[in-house]
Amino acid sequence: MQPIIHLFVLVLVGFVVVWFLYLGFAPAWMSLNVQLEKNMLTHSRHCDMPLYSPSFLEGRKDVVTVTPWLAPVVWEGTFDTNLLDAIYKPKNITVAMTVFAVGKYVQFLKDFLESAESYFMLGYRVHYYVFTDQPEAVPMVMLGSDRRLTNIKIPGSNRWQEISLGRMERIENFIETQLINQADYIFCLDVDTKFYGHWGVETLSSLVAAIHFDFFTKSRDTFTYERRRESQAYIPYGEGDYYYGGAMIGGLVEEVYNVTKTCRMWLEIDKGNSIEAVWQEESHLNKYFLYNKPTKLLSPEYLWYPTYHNDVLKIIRFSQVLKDYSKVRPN
Ligand code: UD2
Repeated sequence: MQPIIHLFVLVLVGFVVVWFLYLGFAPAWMSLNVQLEKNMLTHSRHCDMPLYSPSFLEGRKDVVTVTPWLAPVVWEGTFDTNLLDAIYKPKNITVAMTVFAVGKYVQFLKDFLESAESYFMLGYRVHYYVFTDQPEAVPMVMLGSDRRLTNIKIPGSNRWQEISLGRMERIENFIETQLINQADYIFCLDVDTKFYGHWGVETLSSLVAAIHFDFFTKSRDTFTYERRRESQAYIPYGEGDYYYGGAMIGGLVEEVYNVTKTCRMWLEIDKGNSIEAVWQEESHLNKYFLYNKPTKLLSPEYLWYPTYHNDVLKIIRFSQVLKDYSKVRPN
């Protein structure tokens, strides 16, 4: 009889212990899980995260979407605007944009600014800085809330090359003396351009370059890099990644500062040696980006040319406008 009583007592004690554990701890686990789930649900609702599962197998297969150094290349179909906004909106960022309109190039400002108001960084704090020799000719454009425009007066020039390459020094000084603590990101754009589609936070990264529309289907030995050894912009045949357009530099303010400072120094050395790179600051930018790889590349959707066509482009977001060089340039 006694072993049976022992066994019965053992089972009873075991049952009591299990019951105690269930009453004492299980509700705690359960409520923790419920709480976590609640948090996740609230978080996902709050952030408006997508309900679908991103795929490793679906996606663009007609274009390269990542560089050999693992920087993304931004194309339509490679990003989710809602998801990106959910990440960037809470960061409360300020985006600066510089644009130069000197001499007859002021005529491009109206379309440029109006189209930027329709497509550029909508929903974010944007501050345009217009560098011009004619502040009085800067058009009054209705700006959205949280968007500002400041004119910065600079002298004109009788050489278009000086105006274009001079942007490096002016942006460098501007960042150093004013912008460094006033904005998080900056984009420096050409003015003879227009926005045609969404340009949002998918373009943000430390250092951002745009692939030039003329060269994205070509091999590097056809690129118009500076090929003269005497220039600081020199890139030998057999070297180079891509050809980037001078019409767009972007990124964190401090990164763009480094770009402009370095290019300004190289331009000064070239000037001292009486050489001007074949495509002015664009040549130096290409040299810079070869040794300081951009962390994000914008596809030609973000820098296009009006008369061009290519089926891989599902959308054109930003394009040069056609211009008669002999009518707008001072030389
Ligand atoms: C290319 C580049 C440009 C620059 C230039 C250097 C592209 C699409 N464009 O364009 O960024 O690197 O080569 O040779 O990559 N500007 C004035 N007034 C003038 C002349 C120029 O304000 O009289 C400013 C203006 O902001 C203009 C920019 O400088 O957008 C570049 O000049 P451009 O557009 O005439 O240069 P372009 O077409 O040769």
